Amino acid sequence: MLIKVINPNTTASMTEKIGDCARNVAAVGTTIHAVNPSMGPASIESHYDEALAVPGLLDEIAKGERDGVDGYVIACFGDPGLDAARELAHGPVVGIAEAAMRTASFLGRGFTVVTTLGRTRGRAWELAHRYGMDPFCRNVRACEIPVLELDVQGSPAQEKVVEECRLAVEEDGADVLVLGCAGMADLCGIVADQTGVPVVDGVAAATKTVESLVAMGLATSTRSEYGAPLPKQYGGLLSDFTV
Ligand code: 5HY
Repeated sequence: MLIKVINPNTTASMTEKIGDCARNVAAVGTTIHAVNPSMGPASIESHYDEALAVPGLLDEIAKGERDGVDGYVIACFGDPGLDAARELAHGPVVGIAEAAMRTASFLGRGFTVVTTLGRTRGRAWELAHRYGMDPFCRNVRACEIPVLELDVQGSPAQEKVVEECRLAVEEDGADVLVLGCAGMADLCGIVADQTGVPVVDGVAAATKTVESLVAMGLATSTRSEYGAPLPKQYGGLLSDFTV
């Protein structure tokens, strides 16, 4: 089975970390191909970033379809371009926010999402609502750290994440913690040690979800809205996206 894990920002060091986390949980016989587009934002921390990350993401899906990829992970907590990607891919496409929230709902009465910048909280709440996770989502907290600071050696980012997670258990009564950024994928262990509750990383959750869907022979329904995009011309910079 070949699973393509797409980091929709252009930061290769983050893609490497994401790939390692996906491989850590992948079953024997599952090959993980972790990539990021060459075009788009270095990190995704706003609606503008998210919108401009989607063409690069869809280009990687199109390449994956030519390479016979069985399923896809969108490794950004905003699940950018998820619906469009499902129209393009023959196999299942899972975003890390959806996978993490659904996985957390198996593990306790309520979870808190801990994300990077406060301005991304609205998007996380929107996704919790869209996925029917409102009854489980206790809170969405922000550490006020830029995404790329998670990679900076010696930065206080890790302590800030652990501290916000500790407060989530204490103040929100969260039974489970959801790490709200693909760049936090390697912090699961330390956060679980420091808080004593289950910690869900979306990269791992989405990888196992795609793997199980493919193993069950399941893929996105093409009956209606997720049917293939209708053939038409795309102009200007997007002329290569003509289907
Ligand atoms: C992510 N941004 O997972 C999101 C996190 C966020 O570049 N990868 C990013 O803050 O929304």
